[in-house]
Amino acid sequence: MTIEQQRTETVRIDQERLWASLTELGEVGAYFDAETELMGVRRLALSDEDIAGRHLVVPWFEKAGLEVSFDRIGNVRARRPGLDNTLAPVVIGSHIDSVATAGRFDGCLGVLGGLEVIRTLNDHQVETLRPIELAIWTEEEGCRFGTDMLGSAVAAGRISEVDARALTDAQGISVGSELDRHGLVGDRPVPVAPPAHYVECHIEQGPILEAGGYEIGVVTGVQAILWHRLTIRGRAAHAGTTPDALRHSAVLAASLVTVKLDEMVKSGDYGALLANVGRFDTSPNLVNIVASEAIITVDFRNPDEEAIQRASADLLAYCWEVEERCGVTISSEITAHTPPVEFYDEVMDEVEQVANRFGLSNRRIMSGAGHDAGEMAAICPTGMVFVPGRYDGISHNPREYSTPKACADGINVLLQCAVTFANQE
Ligand code: HGY
Ligand code: MN
Ligand code: MN
Repeated sequence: MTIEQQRTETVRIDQERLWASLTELGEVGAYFDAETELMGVRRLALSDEDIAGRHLVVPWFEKAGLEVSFDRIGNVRARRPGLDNTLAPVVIGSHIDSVATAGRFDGCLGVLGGLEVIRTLNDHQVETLRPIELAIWTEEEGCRFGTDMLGSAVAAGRISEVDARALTDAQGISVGSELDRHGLVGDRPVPVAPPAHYVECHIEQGPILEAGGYEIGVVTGVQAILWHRLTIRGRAAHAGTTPDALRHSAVLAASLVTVKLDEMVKSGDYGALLANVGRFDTSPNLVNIVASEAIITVDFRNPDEEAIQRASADLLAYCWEVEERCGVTISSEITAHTPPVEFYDEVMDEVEQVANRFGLSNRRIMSGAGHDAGEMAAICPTGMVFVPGRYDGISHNPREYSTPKACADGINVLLQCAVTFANQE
């Protein structure tokens, strides 16, 4: 190890400063959540709340001396120059858009943890060969515009800028019009030039690390994700006078599909399949009218690509049976599909070695959730650092929690990984 690297080895982030940043960002888009009776966070992508979050964080980037720029899909990139700025940067980042019932950590730990890395390197006058860049990716959650990791997928070239701009939310508002409204269409082209490495720190959002007492998760990859949006059309009719045989209930059809998904998961025929019906909109949604329309979303997850595709095909086959039985029509659109992702050995090994050097218990773990790192893995050596959650790692719920020390442990590991890769020729 060079003297510089030995010096950096002893550098640790400022845990209180990181926690204060997480707390302050957690106030943006805060709402009182009736289910948990806690303050939750709601910063749907490209909403005014999401932009307010950016208006808080981007000045923090600038105050840390970073050169901030935006790409065509509104992804934020903030650059800390290196000794040789002709070299590709190491990028660390995540997202600050949230689901509608979020906590303070999902995505924000990776973005504000990256900022804490920069602040700490500045405090200790650590220079790196390569530039280090922070990234805030647009619409990671996918729950407003219907496909997840949108900004990083456009950055990595999986989704075109044109297709991304055309996506619309449930009110028919498009990504493009929101980007234009907020002035977020930047000069940097997409797809982006491949970074040298990409590393992301994120809460696990599940129970495994907490149950095993592990302090760090060395993430091996991301399971497959496949989303359907089903539009079911029946016929509105009087609930009192219409005989059962003459009914065409969209709600009955949607409910049969929902039960079928539960049977598919529990059957064991599709390996470790998970299925969720998150959106269940019906119309006219009134007590004495047989429903004429239902729109439901199906979120499949599976570590096995063949099994998730088979589940998707079997869902569609079952929809045809339901059409027959209920006298409805069902149309399906696949709105998201990412096969399983494997992270890079060199990044996993670095995360593991740093955790071991720091005496942090750790294990390898596949991610159940999708992440921007899953997109970046297509264009550069990529990996993730997980930190454990509490309360069975609950997430997408205001109960989401991790401790100040757990967050600091993860970001200390992130810092060392970023410096190691930024000092590679
Ligand atoms: O859907 C996911 O796994 C992520 O939270 N966007
Ligand atoms: Mn996330
Ligand atoms: Mn999420």
